[in-house]
Amino acid sequence: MDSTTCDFHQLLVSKPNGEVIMDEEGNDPEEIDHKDICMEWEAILPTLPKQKGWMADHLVQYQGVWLSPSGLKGVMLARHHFTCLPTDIILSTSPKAGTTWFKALLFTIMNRRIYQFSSHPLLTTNPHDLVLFIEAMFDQAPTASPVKDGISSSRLLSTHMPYSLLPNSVKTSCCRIVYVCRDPKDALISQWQYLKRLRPKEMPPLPLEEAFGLFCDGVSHFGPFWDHALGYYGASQESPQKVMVLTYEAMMTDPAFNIKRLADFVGHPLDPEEESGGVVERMVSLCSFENLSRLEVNKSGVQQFTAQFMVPNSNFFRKGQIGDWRNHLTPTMAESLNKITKERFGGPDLEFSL
Ligand code: PAP
Repeated sequence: MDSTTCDFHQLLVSKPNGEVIMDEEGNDPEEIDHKDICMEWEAILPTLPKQKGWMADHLVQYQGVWLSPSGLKGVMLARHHFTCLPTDIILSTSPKAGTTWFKALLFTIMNRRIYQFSSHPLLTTNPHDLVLFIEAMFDQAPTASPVKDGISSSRLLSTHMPYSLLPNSVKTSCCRIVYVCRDPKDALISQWQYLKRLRPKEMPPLPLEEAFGLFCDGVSHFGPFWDHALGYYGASQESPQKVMVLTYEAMMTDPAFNIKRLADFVGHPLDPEEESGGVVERMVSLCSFENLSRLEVNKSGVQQFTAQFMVPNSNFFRKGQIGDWRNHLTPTMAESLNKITKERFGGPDLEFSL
């Protein structure tokens, strides 16, 4: 490992001086903390408001946020164990807003001087294996968290956690956060289709009308959808150098322009030779839906996010378009969702397109 690389495992779990401290009985206190958090999670679960879930489990409301029970465990563990570094780049998304795509884009932008396009890791590795979700890192125990060799000098990590639930160190460090949002109508349809495919075979699919009602009531994974976006939008207004808000639609409409914005924001600006040499176009094409979805790894591999939650890679590539909601929502449903969005987002300078 050279000086531009960092060991994720080391950075995530070691004490500041690298020393592993044991208690009198030879236990690692991190392990004890882990058990405490798991016990706290088990104790708190039955006390939380519950609503029907989109898949097998119900959703619970924790500090105003709807989560699956296992999702809550991941969030509680991440809030306890995760220590943010000032150089970290964190991709934050509401579910189905383009996480997979933006993981690929940011990874490519940040590591473009290390890899050639012809032998790029994205050709053989799913973006979720290159950029980990913070809330899925600590499922087993901190010492069992997946070891990934960091490749760029900054760590690139990802989360679905709303701003309000981010670990304190993320809020207080001078890391940078890229927040991606998507038209809620497409996010709703994408999530509904995704969870329909993941449900246990014995469960009937959730009717769209029910999913629509739950979504409008804010009852969706990491929802309410609008609070999620507004939390990051507020943070970006307060600290534009720390939080950047982008939309799926903006990236789709003008990828070259938005890739350059992203590159500037994460501290890897493009130089004139790269611009004239077609590097942006090659990044757009490498990360495109057409390219990633045809790769063998994305057709056949799986993501084991936690002990209980496994997702075939192909489930992250469905249509990759703006406006698929038109094939599913009635005009009345679309109008209701637009109305909520307009009421909640209000101001004309918000970047979300309808
Ligand atoms: P996650 O939040 O569960 O990680 P996420 O990647 O945000 O999922 O959502 C998947 C959506 O992004 C899918 O949208 P759809 O259901 O409307 O089709 C998926 O098709 C789309 N997607 C995945 N990769 C790309 C890509 N490279 N370009 C554009 N869209 C993509």
